[in-house]
Amino acid sequence: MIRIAGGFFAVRDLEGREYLCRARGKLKQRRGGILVGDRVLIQQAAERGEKEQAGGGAGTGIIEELLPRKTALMRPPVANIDQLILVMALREPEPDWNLADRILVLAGEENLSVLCCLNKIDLVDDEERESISRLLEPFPYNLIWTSAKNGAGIGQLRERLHGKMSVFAGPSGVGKSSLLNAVQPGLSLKTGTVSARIGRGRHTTRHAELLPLSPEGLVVDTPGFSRISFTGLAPEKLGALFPEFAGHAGRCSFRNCSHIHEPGCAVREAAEMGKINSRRYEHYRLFWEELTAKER
Ligand SMILES: Nc1nc2c(ncn2[C@@H]2O[C@H](COP(=O)(O)OP(=O)(O)O)[C@@H](O)[C@H]2O)c(=O)[nH]1
Ligand SMILES: [Mg+2]
Ligand SMILES: [Zn+2]
Repeated sequence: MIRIAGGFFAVRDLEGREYLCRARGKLKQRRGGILVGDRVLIQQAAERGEKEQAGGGAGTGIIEELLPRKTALMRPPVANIDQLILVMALREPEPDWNLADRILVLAGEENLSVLCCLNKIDLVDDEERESISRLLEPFPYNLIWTSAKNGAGIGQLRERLHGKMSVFAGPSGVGKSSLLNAVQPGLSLKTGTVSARIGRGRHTTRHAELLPLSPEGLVVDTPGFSRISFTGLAPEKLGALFPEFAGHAGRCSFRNCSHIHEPGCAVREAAEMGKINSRRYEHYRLFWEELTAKER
């Protein structure tokens, strides 16, 4: 399923033909319903003896079955992806590291590999870029610096998308659609303007859509979002979703250390010594408080 449009599910077959489909009611009960990226079995309308309404060359049909999912992400809602590309702009809008770390936690929950893409580097000078780089160190994910405007890092991004099924995530206005257009000019995705007053992008990408990349690959462009709250995540699972904790947690005095208040916590110590990024650790604390408050 490649896109939800006007109450229909758009499905593309292996030959690239599209079908606008309704779905059997029971299928909508699975977690998240039917997601972009879901593999489905459809019954073509023509085969069912119904009149084919070939609107825009697309056939019609009914989704009869959802095939098992490899992964399922709820924010943004997408199934079967291998890789999440987290996009933040260095300016316009200012980076939201709290939101970034939330997205990274959700990606970790689904075991997705992550590429972090810092875009709009054309808007900052070398000095500012250096200070942002220092602020992020040590950064436990793959990181590239890009500009959809002047082409910096686009080749690297293209390489990383090759042969994989990826999703672009991040706030609106950071340049997700622009980056995809730069990677593959034929896509001609609509891009927005950033409002000078609110510093946020307008939601030009309204629906998530699965797009084919040449020579090989699939990517989902998504509308941006500005807030994420966690649902159904147990606080004791959170530490494992900060991959940089793993090398230290074994030395905590308590075996089930929450890394918040226990004495002899090696993770907290590492954060104090700068071996773990202190801003990431602070977000860990914040998220942990949020999750435990929810449990109570
Ligand atoms: N200066 C600069 N502007 C960019 C860059 N990438 C995107 N933009 C602009 O940022 C705005 C939002 O881009 P868009 O791709 O729609 O963001 P999206 O909401 O994340 O898909 C548009 O006006 C783009 O022209 C970049 O690398 N540098
Ligand atoms: Mg967009
Ligand atoms: Zn600890």
